[in-house]
Amino acid sequence: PQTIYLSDYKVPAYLVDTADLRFELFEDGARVHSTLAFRRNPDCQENQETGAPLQLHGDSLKLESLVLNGEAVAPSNYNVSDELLTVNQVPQHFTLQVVTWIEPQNNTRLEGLYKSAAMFCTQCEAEGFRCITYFPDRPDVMARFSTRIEADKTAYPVLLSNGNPVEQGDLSDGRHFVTWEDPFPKPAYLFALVAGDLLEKQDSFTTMSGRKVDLRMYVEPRNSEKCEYALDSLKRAMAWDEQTYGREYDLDIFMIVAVDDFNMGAMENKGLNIFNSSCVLASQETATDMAFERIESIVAHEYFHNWSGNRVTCRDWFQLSLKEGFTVFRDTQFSGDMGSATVKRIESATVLRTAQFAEDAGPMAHSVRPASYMEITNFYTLTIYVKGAEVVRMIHTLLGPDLFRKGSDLYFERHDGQAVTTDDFVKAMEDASGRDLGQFRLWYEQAGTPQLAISDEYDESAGVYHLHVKQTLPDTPGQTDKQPQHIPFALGLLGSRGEALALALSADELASGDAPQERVLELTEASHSFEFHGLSERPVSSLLRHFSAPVRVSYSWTREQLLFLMNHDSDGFNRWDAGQRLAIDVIQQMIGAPKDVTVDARLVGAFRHLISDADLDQALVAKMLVLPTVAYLAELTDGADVPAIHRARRRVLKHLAIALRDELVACYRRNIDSGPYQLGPEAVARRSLRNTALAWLLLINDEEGRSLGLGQYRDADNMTDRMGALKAFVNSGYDDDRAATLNDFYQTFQHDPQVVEQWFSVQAASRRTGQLSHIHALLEHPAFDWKNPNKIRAVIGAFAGQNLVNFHNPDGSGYQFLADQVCKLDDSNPQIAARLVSPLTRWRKFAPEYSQQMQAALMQIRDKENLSGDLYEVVYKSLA
Ligand code: HT7
Ligand code: ZN
Repeated sequence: PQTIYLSDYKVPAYLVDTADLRFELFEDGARVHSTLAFRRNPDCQENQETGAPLQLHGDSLKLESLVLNGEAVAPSNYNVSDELLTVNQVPQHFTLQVVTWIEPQNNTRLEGLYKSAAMFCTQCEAEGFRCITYFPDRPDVMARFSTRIEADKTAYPVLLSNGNPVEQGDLSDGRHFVTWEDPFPKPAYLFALVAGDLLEKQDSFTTMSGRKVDLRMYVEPRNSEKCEYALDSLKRAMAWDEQTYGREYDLDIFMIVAVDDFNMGAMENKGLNIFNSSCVLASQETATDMAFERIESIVAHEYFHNWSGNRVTCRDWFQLSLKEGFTVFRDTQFSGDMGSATVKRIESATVLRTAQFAEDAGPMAHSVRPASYMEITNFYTLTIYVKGAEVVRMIHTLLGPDLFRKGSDLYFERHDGQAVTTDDFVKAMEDASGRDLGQFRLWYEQAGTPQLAISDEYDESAGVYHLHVKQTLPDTPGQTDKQPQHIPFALGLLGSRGEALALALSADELASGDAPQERVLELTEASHSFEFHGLSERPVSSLLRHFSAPVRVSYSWTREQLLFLMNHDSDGFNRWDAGQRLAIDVIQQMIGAPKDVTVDARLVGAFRHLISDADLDQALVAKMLVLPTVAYLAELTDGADVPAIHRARRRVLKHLAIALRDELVACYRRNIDSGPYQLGPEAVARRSLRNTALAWLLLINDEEGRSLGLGQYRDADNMTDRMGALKAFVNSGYDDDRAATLNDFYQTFQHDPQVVEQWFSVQAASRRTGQLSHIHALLEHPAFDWKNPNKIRAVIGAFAGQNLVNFHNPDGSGYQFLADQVCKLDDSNPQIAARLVSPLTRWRKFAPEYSQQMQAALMQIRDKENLSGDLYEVVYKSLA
């Protein structure tokens, strides 16, 4: 495969004004008639002067006919290769008619037009449209689309595409058609088509200017009762985007479709969002609280793309974070506003620190705006999405909410209908605010996670506290000697009674009495020293409050300081963070420690306080009780020995559970819900606390815990309770209960694919049921389906990504297993294969006995016959 460079970007030679498509859908294939109105691009100097050949992308297409301005194109005037259709001589303006034949029923890659169960659907981002017909498939070519779909009326009564339906009618042979017109010019990646026997759920939303928008959700009839939450979330998102960004929806119809076979979570096609069923369908009985939360945020995310992505799109795929980073920022703001902003911040930071920092430190590290790629789908990464969102968040922090809003207004107004760059986004923020973001742009260009080494001293005689911050940015593949970045660093200082102290940067500021109790320091140099005046005792620093930048912080906290911050910091995020750092310190001390080393009693005391004090913010407590994961602990360790980390963590967890056994039972009982199921933050926190207490009790095989768990499983009226109990039994030593609950769960929910996915993953992710022999049995289970990405993720993804102790079996069997499955999948769905291989790519991070075997597994994949371009890029870069 070829490497594509940002520096090679050229404007398109030809533009498409209109794309009129006609799809004839059959069981043995589909015929696509495309009529495209082309003209030379006035901005393409080269083409103005010489008249360049017309080059259209195409992938796996059978060309049936090619007509230019009404005349068949002579074979000598065009050429078809695997990837391109080239027409040599074309006029300034012309109409090209192309007919292609494709086979959606055999499309296992799930790119372009494919069949999911009995329905047709599409996935065109990033480069799927070229699997449908020949087209300049790049985001800076935007056309007005009309789409006529023809299909059997009984099998496919519902025919959908982007925009508004303008015509429909019956055809001969029991067939019918619907024509859709999308008035907004769009790139081909936003094209969508759906055909199926689907149930329609209707709702509506009145926009701020008083327009009524029809909201429609299309699902298979068996999912009729699982639509309400997504539709409600959509309405909340529409109202929030009006209030927060002044953005109103622009078409008369907004449609959501759920499909079972989908490579990612969802897709923001104009007016016709397509969702992976697992990210949109929910009922109290089948979805956990976490799933509800995920649905709300993904529905909002796809909706927000209507402005940040569709109305203003990307010039090229190097700019992917322009839409993804900004839209993730918007959806996290939204989720924070709908629930607890602190809890949302903890969740975002956890993903970032566990997985994005790992990506930044690995062989595929790339900047938020990459400089090159081979296969763009490999770049739908946490760096583009969540680090990209952090970059936007830092702009928000630096500008403040009002100037940020001025900047986003300017951005949408200035670039409406255009395909632009991340630089255009930053420029709009600069122009609206008057701030210079020149150095800040390095966040888009330099890969890697900045590290802040912090030290301090207190000058008692002067009453001055000195804080020193040194910034470094590690080398990443292809990037060395990086420059310091512009980092907003939020800081608070606490006095010995836990009170917030004023942060006076000078004697004058101290005298003014105006010094704030929190400051955002702006780091721009490799090293800074700050002085804080008027302090009568040595303060305790609350560093990087709210996780104000995506950086690593090192500072030699004492355990006493961490305990103090856990109890007193007014910043909820840093209270949680202090607890995490304390737990990490204690667990790390236990790695390989002799039996007589005991767990620090202060950690037990801190957790006792959290579990017992019902006056604390229970949603925050529920988060604080979750010990750092093995994945995060491994991420923090060079030469990691995962089984040893796992044993140390488990030892601490069991110690806590034994020491706090009575408090756990009391916490469980205090949080039993008596009333009907509710989804508010308080009820969610209660369920979470109860399930944590239950999991800990069953980890130590507590008999009272067992009976509470059996009762909870039996009486559950919702999936959070049921799954909480199931998980606790799966991870307990109660073998019979584990088998019985797993069996009952499957019998109860076997007809619901989304629940069966959860049943697969709870087993694959567990230390006890996720042994390789059982994983093989799951792959043989009748409900497993090699063509369904969700099932693959639920078993193979959960094993390699969550069941770290079994994946890193010292005998290397976990690695070998993953290599075998990845090779197998590469032939049917290379996108999924390339994503699944990721746990092996970090091989250099682990102790030699592990890393050598991981490297060997990667080499085995490298040597596979017909390795896809997707997998090639990941494997070769990882081994380089
Ligand atoms: N913008 C969407 C990206 C997407 C995608 C990319 C590659 C392959 C398959 C895909 N399905 C969806 C998702 C989003 O909103 O971020
Ligand atoms: Zn997105």
